[in-house]
Amino acid sequence: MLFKQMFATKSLEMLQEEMDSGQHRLRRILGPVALTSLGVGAIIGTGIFVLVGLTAKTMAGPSLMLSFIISGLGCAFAAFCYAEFAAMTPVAGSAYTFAYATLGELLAWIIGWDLILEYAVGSATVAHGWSKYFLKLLEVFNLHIPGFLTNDPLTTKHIVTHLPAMIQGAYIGSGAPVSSWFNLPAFLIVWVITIILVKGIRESAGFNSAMVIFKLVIVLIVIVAGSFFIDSRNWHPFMPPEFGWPGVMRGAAYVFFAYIGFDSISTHAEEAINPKRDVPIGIIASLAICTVLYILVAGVLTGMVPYKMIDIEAPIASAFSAQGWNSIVFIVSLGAIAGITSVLLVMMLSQPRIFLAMSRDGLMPKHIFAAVHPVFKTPHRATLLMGLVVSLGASLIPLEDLAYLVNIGTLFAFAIVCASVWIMRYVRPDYPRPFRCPLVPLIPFLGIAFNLGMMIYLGWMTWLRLFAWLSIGLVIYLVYGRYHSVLHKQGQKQDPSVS
Ligand code: ALA
Repeated sequence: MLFKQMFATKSLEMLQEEMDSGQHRLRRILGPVALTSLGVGAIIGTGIFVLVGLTAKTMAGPSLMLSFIISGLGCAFAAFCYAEFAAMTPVAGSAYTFAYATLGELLAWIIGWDLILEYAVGSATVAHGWSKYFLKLLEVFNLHIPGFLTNDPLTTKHIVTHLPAMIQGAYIGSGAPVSSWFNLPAFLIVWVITIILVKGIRESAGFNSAMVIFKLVIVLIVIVAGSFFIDSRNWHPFMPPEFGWPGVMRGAAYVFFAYIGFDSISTHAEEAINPKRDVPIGIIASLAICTVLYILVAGVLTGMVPYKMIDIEAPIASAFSAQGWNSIVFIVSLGAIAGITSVLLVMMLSQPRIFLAMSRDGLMPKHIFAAVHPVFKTPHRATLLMGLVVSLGASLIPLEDLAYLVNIGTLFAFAIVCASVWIMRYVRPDYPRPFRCPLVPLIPFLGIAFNLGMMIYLGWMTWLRLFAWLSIGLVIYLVYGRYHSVLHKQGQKQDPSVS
């Protein structure tokens, strides 16, 4: 019977019914512009401001632009699939909910558990990246935090023992702190955001919009101002022979982090005023805007600085320091801080909503994860718990390790969403689809191929960690979720012979 339960699916009608029944519901206040802004807010951050440095320097050189195109394509295919699903099932929970409707309870749980990598570990990565620009900004004012409070404790040992030789080389002479105990700025920013989120989404959405506009302006300044400093000789060789195509692919798998976030719009479907129309618009528009900006920034960065000399801590700001243009360094650092803050805000806003969906289904304890604050109407307990975990991860774990783990988890979730859309076209061909993914099954197939393809380039260590994480999830399902599952209990009521 366990087998039957593991593959039990939640019907789309059931999801709709839950939507209409109103218990533990969130308020519907987001329109298409607010949703696109949430998307852009979640996308442009640590990936483009920080991770591009390591990618260009150690994986792809100027062909970083190609890495962005490949990664962007993988996301675009997944985005169409997300859009179809989000319009069909406008309930909080994103890929988790989609999987519950198509692949069954166990896989849904595994995906929900996997999404913790995307959102909670993702938030830790973003906060860690934030600290790099915070330190850069302090540097502009000649202020310095004691070195032992500026980075995680593992980075030094790690450089020596863990990272591939090429990446170790990138750190030498990069000015990265050599030994540290704790990343204090990353820890503090997580708590500031946690408190804002406990207070409520209305305030957060306004705060988010202001920061999104600011960061778009900064990215445009980087592109326009940087283009005056491009030396086209830096683009030759375009694909450095020491990296080749494998480097481009490794780069795509690593900068993939920069695109994460468009899918978080689907976790807000429940708060959208007209989810069936506006959620697809938000997903596709925000991804399209960011892809164009990323390719341009990659071109400008690798055109301004020979790829071997790109800084890996705060690469965009440092490209301007190298030109001696300090006022721009100040503006870019400030913009990066604001931009990355807005990413953190959206990611940390999304995680508790996934928990909420999972706990409503009985797969997680309701009294913690489904509790909505009586006055603020936010999932306050889940938010606080997440704040604690994210702040510790951000301050104690190396940035690359966090980023690799987030990427593999998210790529996996994207591949599953693509597969679910495809399956659903056969299982429920009749169900109304306000937005239809074009060219099914080609687009879902390409989504699966691109996203699994990028996973291959993340290395066996990352795969091992993914398996370890998913195995822990499986154990939790077997000892908790399967006994508390609401779907299972309903099934038992209808058929008491089911155990
Ligand atoms: N795409 C987001 C970032 O780059 C997660 O920070």
